[in-house]
Amino acid sequence: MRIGLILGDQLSGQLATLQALDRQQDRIVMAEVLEEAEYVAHHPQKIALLFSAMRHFAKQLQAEGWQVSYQLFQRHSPRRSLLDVVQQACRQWQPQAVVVTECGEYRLQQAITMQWPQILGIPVQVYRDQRFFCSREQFASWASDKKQLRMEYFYREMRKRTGYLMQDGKPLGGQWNFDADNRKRWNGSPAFPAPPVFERDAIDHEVLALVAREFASHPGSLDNFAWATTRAQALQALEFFIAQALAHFGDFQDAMVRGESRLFHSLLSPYMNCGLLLPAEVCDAAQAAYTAGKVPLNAVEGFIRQILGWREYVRGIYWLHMPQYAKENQLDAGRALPRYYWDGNTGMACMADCFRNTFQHAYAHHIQRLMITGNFALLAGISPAEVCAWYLAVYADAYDWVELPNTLGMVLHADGGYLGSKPYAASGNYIHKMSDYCQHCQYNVKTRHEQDSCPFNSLYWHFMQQHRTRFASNPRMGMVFRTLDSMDAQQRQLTMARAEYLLAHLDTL
Ligand code: FAD
Ligand code: DLZ
Ligand code: SF4
Repeated sequence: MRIGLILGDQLSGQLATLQALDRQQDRIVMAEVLEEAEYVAHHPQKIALLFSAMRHFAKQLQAEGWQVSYQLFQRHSPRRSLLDVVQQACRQWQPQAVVVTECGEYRLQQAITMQWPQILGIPVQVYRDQRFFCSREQFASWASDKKQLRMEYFYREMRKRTGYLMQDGKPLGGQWNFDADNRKRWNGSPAFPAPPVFERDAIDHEVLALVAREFASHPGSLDNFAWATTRAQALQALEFFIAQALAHFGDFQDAMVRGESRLFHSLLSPYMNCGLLLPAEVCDAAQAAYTAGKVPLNAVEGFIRQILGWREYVRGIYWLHMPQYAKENQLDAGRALPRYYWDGNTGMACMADCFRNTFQHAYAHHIQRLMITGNFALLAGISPAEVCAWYLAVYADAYDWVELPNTLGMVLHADGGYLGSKPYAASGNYIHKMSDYCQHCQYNVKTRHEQDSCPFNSLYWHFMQQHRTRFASNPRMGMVFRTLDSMDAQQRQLTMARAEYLLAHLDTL
């Protein structure tokens, strides 16, 4: 017999491990362990979502006739790691092999393939994770003959390969990408739809009590826990998004509204990342809504691009370049993460709203992560390791394979422009254009070097000046440096002085 280890982010009935094993003979092992729960201080909602979804999934497998051995969380259990649990299972059942599906994070995958076979004394068979559209090998092959990688070209390949939104080998609507249509500010309508409220069962209640007790010191609150914890509920969340929000997803993809946590975003990433939903079924549902005439092309294309394009692209880059990728810091950023990233208290209204969403819901939509908290960390030169540890801790959907390239590459440009050609740096002007934050802020978005000037403004120009040599040759940034050069010398000097002051007092903002 063999034992199959199923991880907390592999909760799918389609998992390769389940295809490979025989439910009559083999055994499944699942475990809530201290090492996984605390390798970063995960938001309590992320732990609750995973523990509850794991328990529901194990129950489902048992109902389908699998023999499942499940370790409930116990802080002082002698089995603190997944390896401890598997070792114990091997002593008990003397299997011929351990079966796993390749895992999402390098640290664990490395241990499983390089150390476990020797420690366990039996083979560890690793199966490809078929939940993704593009295997690691396919991505490596696509990247192998390219000097520079760009998501847009990868995405076109994926469209052709999968056939999403294609007709006779051409993209529907005659364009690959409708991003130019997707930059509307939200001015009060259409109304945001009310999301489904999931009924909680005994498993949810038990897990929520456990997490409240055991992980009280982790950042974030459990009070607003609203995540689906079963596949049926995740399917309900998908149905809700497709029927009620997708139609506006494109138009307001980049919008931000104070006090609004989700706008027209899907909030499906935690489910795709832990296995409750398959990316293919999510894209299928979006495409079907378009075919049925229920949603416009710019919305469905924008949505499918995030999953078929960005999600697969960042995963490909992660596996191509780990472990070196995690150490990149090409802009030599070394400042400490300001305290408000952990306590949420800042006078910057935009940042405060992102922290509110983050701590209350273990969620922030993409543009909040990219253009507010990420942009600020970029402009302020915060150490990539500290920023990455933060993003990995605070979101329900956070796993190293997707968080790291987004943070280190897309946001911090610490890979020198490998993932994206130009840093997503922006001054307060962009935030003002895309949100209502500035009207609620103690800082003035219109000025640069007064005592109450928006910090993003001087930090933006300081960042550009500091990295001029690196960016000046980038044709997409010519305009920025022309504007900097046309600035009155005294204005420029005052702006830089204001930025220097802010950088020396970051914790006080
Ligand atoms: P929607 O806006 O509804 O988008 C639909 C889906 O597209 C998402 O569910 C997600 O699966 C996918 N997607 C969108 N953008 C990206 C992207 N850039 N990379 C990968 N997938 C994408 N996403 C994670 O899943 N886990 C993370 O840990 C994570 N960390 C991030 C850190 C930073 C600094 C940034 C800028 C982005 C990060 N993202 C991460 C990507 C993106 O912000 C989230 O996927 C998205 O906000 C999830 O919310 P949603 O499901 O409502 O997304
Ligand atoms: C994130 C997480 C947490 C909080 N807890 C567990 C756990 O107790 N048991 C488990 O199998 N998985 C957990 N996970 C998900 C793992 O961290 C994830 O499977 C690895 O990081 C590989 O992607
Ligand atoms: Fe953010 Fe600046 Fe606007 Fe305040 S003024 S909300 S700090 S962009």
